[in-house]
Amino acid sequence: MMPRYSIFSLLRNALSYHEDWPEAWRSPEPKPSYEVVIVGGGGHGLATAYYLAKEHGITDVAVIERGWLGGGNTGRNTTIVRSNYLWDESAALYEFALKIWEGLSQELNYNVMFSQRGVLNLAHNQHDLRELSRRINANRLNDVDSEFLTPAQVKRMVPLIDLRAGGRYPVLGATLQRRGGTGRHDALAWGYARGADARGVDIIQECAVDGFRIQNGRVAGVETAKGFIGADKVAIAVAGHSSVMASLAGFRLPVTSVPLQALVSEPVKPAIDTVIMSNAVHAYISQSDRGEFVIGAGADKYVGYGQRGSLPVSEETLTAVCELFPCLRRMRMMRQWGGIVDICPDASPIIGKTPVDGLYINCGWGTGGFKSTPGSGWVYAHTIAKDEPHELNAPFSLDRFRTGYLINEQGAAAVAH
Ligand code: FAD
Ligand code: PYC
Repeated sequence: MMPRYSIFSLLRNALSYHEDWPEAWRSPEPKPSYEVVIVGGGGHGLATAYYLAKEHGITDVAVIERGWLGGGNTGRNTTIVRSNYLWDESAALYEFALKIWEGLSQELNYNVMFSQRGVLNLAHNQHDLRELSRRINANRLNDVDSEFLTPAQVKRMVPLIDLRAGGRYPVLGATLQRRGGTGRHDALAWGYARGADARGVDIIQECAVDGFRIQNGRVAGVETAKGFIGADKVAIAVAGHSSVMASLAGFRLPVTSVPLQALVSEPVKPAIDTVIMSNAVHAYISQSDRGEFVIGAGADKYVGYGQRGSLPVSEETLTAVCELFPCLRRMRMMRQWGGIVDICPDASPIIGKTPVDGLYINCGWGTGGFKSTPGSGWVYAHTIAKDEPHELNAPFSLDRFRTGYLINEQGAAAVAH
């Protein structure tokens, strides 16, 4: 991206104590009604607003967020971006999103810090090896880059790893998606927010939606902390709280909401320059630009809405990380947190229409919806604007739980749940 500011401007701003900095987006009071109201100011809601305005010229849009932008899972995730999913439908959707990521900083004129440092998925037993080779073949058939690494090649790429992994999890190989990597999570939300606001979208924070007004089977607007807001169309994008929203609108979703947690260590000098994931041991690790190791765990076993996650899960994860990386044993963990993820029985998302006319749902991304944010926003905007799905999200309708055309991505979801 071409720098917009000179070194003098940077220095002046660095010393100005943020005075006179222009707001990145406005904070308007809500209008009485809009063409489209989006519930949820995470990455998916904001990207949807951006593409509604940019691709479809629909700018009479409000994004209603009960807290602050990106304060949900968007700002709580471990920032991994990849597209190595098993089935054709998923590969097409996640690869579409990855391609948008590749030009997103330029598109938004906002540095989303997309770093294609590669993503490794480790194999620890014969079953893993067979599963990963199946995934490589499936990915290649879908033009998704994917290759196999021998243990020696893994060691060359990740010198700190102990291939014996304490004897419990010997590393027998890995898949590598070189175009995968990490992106800066809150920058993604902020970039889309700024772009949507510049096109006329109203972003309203600290305003919870606590009901829907439905007349003759069609949505008429939302009840909020700031009163009723009318809308021709309402689009839900609230991640872990999707089933709460659905029950307010009078229908049920096949999702389970559980906490998923992550931790970061104290910062150290650069030591791991890729992303390492292991399904079998429920752990994954990368290093942030600040030097912290970003470590993620499997999902909690019980339904819950506390944004913490339970201690046994983090203990199990850290044990596994120390077996794979014995040199990290004495690192201190600085922070731990959780987010609530809503998981469908087939570990694939739902993006489409609901039983209520004019009401749309985007949910069920579970443990893996950060990477898909640009693609999800793009196809969700299409679905809302045209009142019918784009071919990329047509297979991900709510209806698939009636027809039985499930898209089982339990293996590719990368996190055990
Ligand atoms: P959110 O960012 O949660 O946004 C939903 C918003 O809706 C929230 O801001 C919330 O406050 C708001 N809201 C809720 N109820 C209401 C209401 N009643 N009224 C108004 N607003 C409301 N995915 C990956 O691809 N890669 C990863 O590495 C990865 N790691 C993860 C690690 C953890 C610990 C967690 C928790 C998730 C991880 N994910 C990952 C999943 C990913 O974070 C999510 O799928 C994605 O961020 C969901 O985005 P969203 O915009 O749908 O949801
Ligand atoms: O989907 O790649 C992923 C992921 C990594 C950690 C959590 N989700």
